[in-house]
Amino acid sequence: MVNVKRVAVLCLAAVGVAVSGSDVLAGGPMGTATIKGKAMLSAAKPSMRAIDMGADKACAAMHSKPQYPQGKMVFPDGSIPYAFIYLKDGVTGKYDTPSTPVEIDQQGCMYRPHVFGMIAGQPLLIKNNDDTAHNIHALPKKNAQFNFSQPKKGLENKLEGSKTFTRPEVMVKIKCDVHPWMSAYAGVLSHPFFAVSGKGGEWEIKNVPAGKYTLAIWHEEWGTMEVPIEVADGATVEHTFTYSKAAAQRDVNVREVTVGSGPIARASNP
Ligand SMILES: [Cu+2]
Repeated sequence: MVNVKRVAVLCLAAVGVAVSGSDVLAGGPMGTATIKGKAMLSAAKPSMRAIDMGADKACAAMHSKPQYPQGKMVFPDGSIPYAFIYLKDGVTGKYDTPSTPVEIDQQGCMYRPHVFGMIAGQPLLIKNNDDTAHNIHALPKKNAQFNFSQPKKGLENKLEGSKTFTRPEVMVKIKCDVHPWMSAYAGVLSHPFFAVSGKGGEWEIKNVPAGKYTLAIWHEEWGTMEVPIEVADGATVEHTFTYSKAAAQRDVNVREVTVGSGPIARASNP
């Protein structure tokens, strides 16, 4: 059963709320293990320049403070939000497609949430909360593109069936052709074992069935990493993904040290 209230939490998640897909999207074999950790950056922080919204005065007027690119955010302790963490390999169960949509809102000429996960085939509800025109343009590689405008506040489009993302794809970029600073990323999976890092870079994937997996991370600025991981029933395994400069160049396959904290939980390098 999909818990509607918790799905709303998933959709509205901003920085500060670590989001776990397996906490909200059931409908298949669920277990009792937890995989959690942090997303960190040990390399130099990227330079942060406020977004220039001057091209659309309506957008600029919506903010009293400077807005910064979400993908470049780094907290003072080096932790990073908006990383997508998921089980890349090893999930064997079949999971239902939730009928409750994932929501993306256009608010203050930014997408909220900026990064989110969903199950392939799950409806996508796209809303315009702004007094200006937006264009929603998805740029998938394995799924069908969509590209339409929402010229007024209050408009919404529900994409479902063949109109939503029907195939697993990590990640799908969504952008606005009117406001070049606007982007969002969807991690489309066949299962609910994903999370998005929040404040403190923290993330948590709950209800994982016992087994061996490949745990992977994606971040728009810093690239991808993965690590083999094994969990037992009831165990909690912790893993910190740390992006160094070398790992940040492009897609890489970095196997990192993992700390196991469950009774017989462990994660090992092969
Ligand atoms: Cu826009």
